[in-house]
Amino acid sequence: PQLRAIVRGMPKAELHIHIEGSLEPELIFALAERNGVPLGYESVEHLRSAYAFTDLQSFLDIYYAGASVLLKEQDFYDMTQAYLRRAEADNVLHTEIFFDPQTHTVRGVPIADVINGIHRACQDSPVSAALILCFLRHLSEEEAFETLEDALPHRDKFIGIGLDSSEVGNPPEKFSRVFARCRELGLHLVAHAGEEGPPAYIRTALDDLQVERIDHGVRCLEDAELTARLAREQIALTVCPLSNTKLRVFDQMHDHNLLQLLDAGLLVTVNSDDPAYFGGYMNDNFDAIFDALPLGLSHAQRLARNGFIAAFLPQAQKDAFL
Ligand code: ES4
Ligand code: ZN
Repeated sequence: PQLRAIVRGMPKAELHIHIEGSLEPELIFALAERNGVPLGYESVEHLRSAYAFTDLQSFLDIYYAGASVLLKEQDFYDMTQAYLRRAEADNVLHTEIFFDPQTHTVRGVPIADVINGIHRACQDSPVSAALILCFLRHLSEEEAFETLEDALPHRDKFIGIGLDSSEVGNPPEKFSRVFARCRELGLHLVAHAGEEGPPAYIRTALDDLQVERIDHGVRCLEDAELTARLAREQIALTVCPLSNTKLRVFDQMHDHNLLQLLDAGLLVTVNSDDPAYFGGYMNDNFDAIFDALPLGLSHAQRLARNGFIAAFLPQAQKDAFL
């Protein structure tokens, strides 16, 4: 109980949040009405009751349906502003936000409207915020190259590249060439790996894509040699506890391996992933692990500090936050 209050007051950095996953049912309904987009759900309650997931794909189907109400630059602004206000309330001082341009460009939304809406909301917020453009891994590498080309006029508005969507069957090495190009462009690189996919995907994300952080990565513990390497190189894992239980990576929070990851010497961070879908924002994720696992104050301090250590910020800025 006292620990909850301390966690709330700690300065935090969020490194794994999909902005489309922050779209609350109420805002989905408001935007559907504003844009005349048919939703297929009668009410906010009906939509929310569809949030019963069995795995990653069952979530992604609903997540892409929710994102279909985003059409105008102002929609992207409103969504991002709502997330940043919520982050601020949780004492998140810095956030690195994923966005999925391909989810919107397939519906005819210009990539400029996607990027400018999200970016303008970041500039208007007191929270330090940076953007990471994600390629959808269920699409082809050629489509990723086209998206990169489309985004390059906006190169100054994002700091990195990520890889998300359906993991199993779409290994990191499918995107080796486009990630090499992004690296030449000076972009930071991350990838989802080892969420549902095997430890081998974490290895190829590091070796073939040369990513600097692994998103999720919780399945690394199945491979002792890989775990030792992640610890030695202090590669950050952006772990998302509520996401992992909602998508049944772990059946219950009690079964989550976060403490084992910490005990293995890994640079673990706590993040919300898709907070509107998984039952909570940053502090809710901290509360959930502290309720279920034998963690103490020193763990809380270490987890919060790790977020800043793993952030794509100049050292002087990290020091200013810590
Ligand atoms: C995602 Cl939890 C998760 N995994 C992979 N891709 C995603 N996109 C949005 N949330
Ligand atoms: Zn994610």
